Amino acid sequence: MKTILATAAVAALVAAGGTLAHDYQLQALHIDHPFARATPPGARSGGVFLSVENDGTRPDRLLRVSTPIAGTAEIHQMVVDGGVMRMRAIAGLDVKTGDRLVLQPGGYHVMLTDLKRPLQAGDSFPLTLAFERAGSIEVKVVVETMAAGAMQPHGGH
Ligand SMILES: [Cu+2]
Repeated sequence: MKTILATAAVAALVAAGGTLAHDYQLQALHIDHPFARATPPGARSGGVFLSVENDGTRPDRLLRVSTPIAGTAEIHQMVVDGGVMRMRAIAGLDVKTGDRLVLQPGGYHVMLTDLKRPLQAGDSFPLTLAFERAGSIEVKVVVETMAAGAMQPHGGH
């Protein structure tokens, strides 16, 4: 009886992990869960989100991002400008040692503009991340369904 219960629990964990396990190691950098939100019809831009953890002894810096599915890919920051949330391109993002850099909706993100096709839930596409010290890595970005309210502060363009 005990054995059967344990097996069922493990099976449930594996099933849940199957869709979540989606991460990459690049030297001391651990890149977790790169995802994008599905874009509404006609949209030409979209955001990509992920996190980078630096387990090493030296700081690193995310310098550039690129993908074949968009005309441009930039690192963006959200800023409050006269009480309005806007975003602007920044030259790079530090990944401090023992720290976790998080790109998430409403915060830092990778901005894709001139999308060559809409981003549809369930699709995936490659994104290359270039770091100052660790070098470059291509990750797979998974497109997730648009969450309620996800469309709000993307008006800066
Ligand atoms: Cu943006």
